[in-house]
Amino acid sequence: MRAISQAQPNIALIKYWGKRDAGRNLPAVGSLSVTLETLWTKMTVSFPGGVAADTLRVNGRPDEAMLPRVSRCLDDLLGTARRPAVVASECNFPIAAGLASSASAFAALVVAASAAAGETREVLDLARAAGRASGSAARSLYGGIVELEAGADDIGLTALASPADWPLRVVVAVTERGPKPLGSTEGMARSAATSPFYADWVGRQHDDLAVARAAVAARDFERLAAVAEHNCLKMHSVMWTSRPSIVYWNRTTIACMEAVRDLQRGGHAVFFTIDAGPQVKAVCLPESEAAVRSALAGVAGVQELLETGLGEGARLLERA
Ligand code: 2P0
Repeated sequence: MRAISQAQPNIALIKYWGKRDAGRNLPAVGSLSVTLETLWTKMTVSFPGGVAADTLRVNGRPDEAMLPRVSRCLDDLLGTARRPAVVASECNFPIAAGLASSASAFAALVVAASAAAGETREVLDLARAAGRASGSAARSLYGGIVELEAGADDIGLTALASPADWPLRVVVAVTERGPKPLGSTEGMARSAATSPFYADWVGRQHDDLAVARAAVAARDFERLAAVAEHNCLKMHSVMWTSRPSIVYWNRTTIACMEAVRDLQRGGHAVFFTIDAGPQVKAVCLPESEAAVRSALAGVAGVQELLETGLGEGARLLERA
């Protein structure tokens, strides 16, 4: 059987940075994210038989570097007695550049693989399997605004609002196209071991999540903006104060943050957030989108703008 799925990346407004259990890839903190709409990964999985080992193609090319992680995820989901898989992924946005391509990839992978294996699984079960492969991927199983709870035994997930409930817009300023210098897994381990602010970061996450959750429930954009920017800057402070320092920003990243601050002073409903990469994501209300687009397009060094609303969780497109 062959199955094709689609998943979109998500952008955290309250960030995941740090692991409680590296072996099971359990996060040290909860997080809250928006699932995007027009950026996607489409994943085709089959278990044809007569194949010696797993194969992976990404955008038409063999990808040996990513293959071991994909194989481990399939083993975890289906058991090591499974047949070798033929996996092909198509992605319409830059990979490994802080745009959460691993989130959409692993979310799509677990959906397609379980369907191709003839299984029907609960979405939480799939989300947990995706999360063991890449922590942020668990959130892409759900649409709209999503909260991930760190949980005592395992993660929990709640969809807080659907895309229709609160139609936020996201304008992504791509400031650099190459892959990031340091992967998140390694970065998190370094921060936990060396940043003097790490324990505080973990200890205060509960409060930021509570504020963000309440802001979403009240559709209070200003409150969400304030806590999201604060949480983002706190995470980057932990990164910057790790040893050696982890700096994902470039000068264009900072210029984009300043452009967002100017927009805020001009009365626009917008805030920035930045992940493990140099891209700036400006989250805004629809009425401010045109102003955000034009301000970020005018920042020297911005290579491309991607614009999207909020979208649905990972889903099966086809099974044959
Ligand atoms: C997030 N990031 O919440 C944060 C913000 C990066 C900065 O989730 O080690 O690639 O595979 O579990 O999922 C990136 O983390 O890390 C991430 P692993 P993942 O979106």
